[in-house]
Amino acid sequence: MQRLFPVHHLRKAVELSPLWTLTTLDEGGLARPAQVVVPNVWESVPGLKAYKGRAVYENVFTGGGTLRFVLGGVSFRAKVYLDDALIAEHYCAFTAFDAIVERVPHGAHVLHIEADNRYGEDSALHVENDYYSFGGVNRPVSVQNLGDAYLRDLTIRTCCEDGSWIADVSVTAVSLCDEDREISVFVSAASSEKMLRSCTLPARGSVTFSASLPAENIQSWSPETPALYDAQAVLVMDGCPVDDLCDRFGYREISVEGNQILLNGKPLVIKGFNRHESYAEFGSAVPLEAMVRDIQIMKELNANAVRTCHYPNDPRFLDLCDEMGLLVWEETHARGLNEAQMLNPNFRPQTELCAREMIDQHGNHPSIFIWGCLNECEDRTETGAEIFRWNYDLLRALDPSRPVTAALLDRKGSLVCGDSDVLSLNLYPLWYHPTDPADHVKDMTAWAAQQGADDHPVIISEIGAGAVYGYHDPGAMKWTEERQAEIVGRQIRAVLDSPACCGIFLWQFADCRVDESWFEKRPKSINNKGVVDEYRRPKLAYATVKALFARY
Ligand code: ADA
Repeated sequence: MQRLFPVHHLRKAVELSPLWTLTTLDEGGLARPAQVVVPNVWESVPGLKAYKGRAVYENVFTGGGTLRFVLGGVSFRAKVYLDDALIAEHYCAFTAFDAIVERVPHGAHVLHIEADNRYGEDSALHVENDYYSFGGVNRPVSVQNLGDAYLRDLTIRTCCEDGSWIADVSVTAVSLCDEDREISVFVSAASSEKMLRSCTLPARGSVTFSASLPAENIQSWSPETPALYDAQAVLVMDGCPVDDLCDRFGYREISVEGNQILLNGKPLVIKGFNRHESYAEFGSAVPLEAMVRDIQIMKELNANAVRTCHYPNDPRFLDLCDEMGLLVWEETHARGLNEAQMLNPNFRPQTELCAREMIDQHGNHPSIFIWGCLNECEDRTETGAEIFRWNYDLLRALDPSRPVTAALLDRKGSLVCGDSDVLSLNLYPLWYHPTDPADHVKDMTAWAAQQGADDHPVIISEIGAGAVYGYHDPGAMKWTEERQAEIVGRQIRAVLDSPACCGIFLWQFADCRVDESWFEKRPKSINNKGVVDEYRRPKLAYATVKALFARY
């Protein structure tokens, strides 16, 4: 299942075996194939914990006709083959992609997905970093039967006009046949339904339909009242319903007014965590049960938000945030890229593709309140600043309904403080420098205000300290749980007491694996600033955060 609810009632799925055969292709791999369940990262397979290379996942299935292969995410270069014929390629572990193959003879077929997690010049976003680029098919795979036309890109944006909620809906019908056909499209959103119109779908062409659907007696969406509604588009061809596409959405409106972020007209106080998709033995193939538990823990800690550092997340996790009531800052894939890395010729196309796929695929989630990008990338040069502005323009063009931001590095010199809708700063007082947290928050927000962010909402998008789980000492030295709890407590109070800030994202929710090149700063090759460890075992800071988040 790509989502937590059926995305189709009419469109049929082709069953795949849950067991795949994994074969490695490069040195340091497996001596013989292994059986795995997908989603999977090969680092979970004994002997492949540190394997950097290519591997192939094989599934033999029975089907035929026009088939659509949907890959939720392959880490991080993908080549997809049907019966040894290449049908799709993709870069980036964190967004979905598809392939449509027509006239497949009915019978048994072999699906191969080759994943490759070796860094290289062609990879501008997956680079050695303070998180790990796992290898494998880390999101679900599904295969669907299509007919002579199908629906795609069901988009829903909501707004409130004079006290009445409206859902702006659009959907595209795509022809897969060589003749013009007469079609109609019906859309429903909550209790409102409309036949958009009848028209000719040109052979091998597409038509996009849109409508504004008013709604009565609506419960708006918020973390406290996460009310969700169903939307469905139905394609009728020659008088028969032939395809459909469903999604879930919430009626809510995000706006920025002065230095506040408003949800349905009310100022937000963000109390959140940064969360990597990284879980002990499962890596970025986080099991659904573990996703649920992560959100339960964050809510137990009185958090109301999560930041998907530093890449788009699994749509099932976003579905859970919609359903369980957690605001989401979702961002495109980038962390700490210098100017030379951003001038890699692949950087812009890979960044643009990630942004388009993120917003096309995740834009309907009511929990997402802001789009982020370029975490701590070079912003002190005109070249870097131009790239930030290009990124902001791209996100705004793809989705004007949400504010945009970027988490800026903890130092002065940024040339883009005023270019985003929300100013976000990553600050590490008492961890990377012995500065009083309240003084540092005041100093950095005042400096940013002078650089053009004076009328912007300010989020402290990262702040935290490290602790090795289980390391205790009354002396509270660095890396002890005692020291982490003390520092994090001072940091939270400094941010949430600051009149300049409307929110905080603690760095970080859980410990996560990092590349070995970061070993000298990361005991166990783990970024251990989690409030819980990679198995979600709580550290002393857990109680500190819970009490303080309850107070503000
Ligand atoms: C940066 C970065 C995070 C992480 C953090 C840390 O702010 O954005 O990905 O590396 O520092 O732990 O130092």
